[in-house]
Amino acid sequence: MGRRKFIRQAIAAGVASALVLALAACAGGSGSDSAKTGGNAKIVMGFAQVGAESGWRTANTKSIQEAAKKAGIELKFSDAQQKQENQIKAIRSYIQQKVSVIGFSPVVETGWDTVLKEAKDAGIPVILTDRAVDSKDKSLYVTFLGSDFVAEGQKAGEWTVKEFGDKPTNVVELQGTTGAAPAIDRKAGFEKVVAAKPNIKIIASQTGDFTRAGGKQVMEAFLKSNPKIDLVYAHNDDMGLGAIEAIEAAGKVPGKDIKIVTVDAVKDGLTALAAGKINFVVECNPLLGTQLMDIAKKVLDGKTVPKRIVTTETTFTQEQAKAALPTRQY
Ligand code: GZL
Repeated sequence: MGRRKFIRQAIAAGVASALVLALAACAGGSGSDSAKTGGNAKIVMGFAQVGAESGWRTANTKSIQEAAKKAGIELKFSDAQQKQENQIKAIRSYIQQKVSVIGFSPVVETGWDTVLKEAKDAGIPVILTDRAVDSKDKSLYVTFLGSDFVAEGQKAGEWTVKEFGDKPTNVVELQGTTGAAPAIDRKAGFEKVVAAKPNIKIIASQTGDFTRAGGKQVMEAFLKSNPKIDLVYAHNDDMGLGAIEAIEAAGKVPGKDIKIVTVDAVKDGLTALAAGKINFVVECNPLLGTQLMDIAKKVLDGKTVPKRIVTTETTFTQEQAKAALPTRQY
């Protein structure tokens, strides 16, 4: 073969193989398959948030948004305004958009199997954060990252038993959102501990929906219908802060005439604790963003993660609140 002809054929062969490589790369880039590569492809996370009902939720949202940015993960974010149908709609839209991974905090425990099966059938992994679902089929989600709410209720109960001892004690309970895992479990944990003390009675219990306004409204009703209230057990700081407003409006001193124990330990809650208007706060850590992004990367890299990841958290007395406030992140 002549030299000129050989060079022409060699160039043609080189161009052809470059073309084949380029086409192969494009073919691998569509839909969630490309995003699944833990390698260079951009990870896209769809996150369906509960709402913006409390200081805790605001801190939780901020943590997720900041962590996504830091991790180089594209975040599609929705606020369901505490409505399950809005969360289901958001998850369906993430499935249609072929995101790489879905994260969400289920507003209530029940009613998720259908939409989670749709995500599974679409090959999109789901990571639960903050709250749990009651699905029997554990393959519908990769892991649940969040607090142990029963333990939180038990910590509030243990403080109550220590604080009131054998004194006749009337407790009113401001429950979180009806059907939500934290509301169900914080109630169960508290009751489990105080059941051992017949002198400590829960004389009224109603949902304030985790909001300040809800806590105030329910506490106003409790004050009208219960002449002797010794303790408010509020499932979150925001409802406890609402109860303080109602107690003061009734001419009583919160933290003294009526003691208060709450859960969350957001800045406003610790500020009220430091001022003596709340007596004890059990922490529920909202800063789940960094762990969530790490889990997403691991899952998309094909690594296994534990089915349940419990967040670490503590409790606060008045002195501990005063010490923590200057550097409190949320
Ligand atoms: C608990 C979280 C709860 C907080 C509330 O993990 O789901 O929801 O305790 C928030 O403040 O509204």
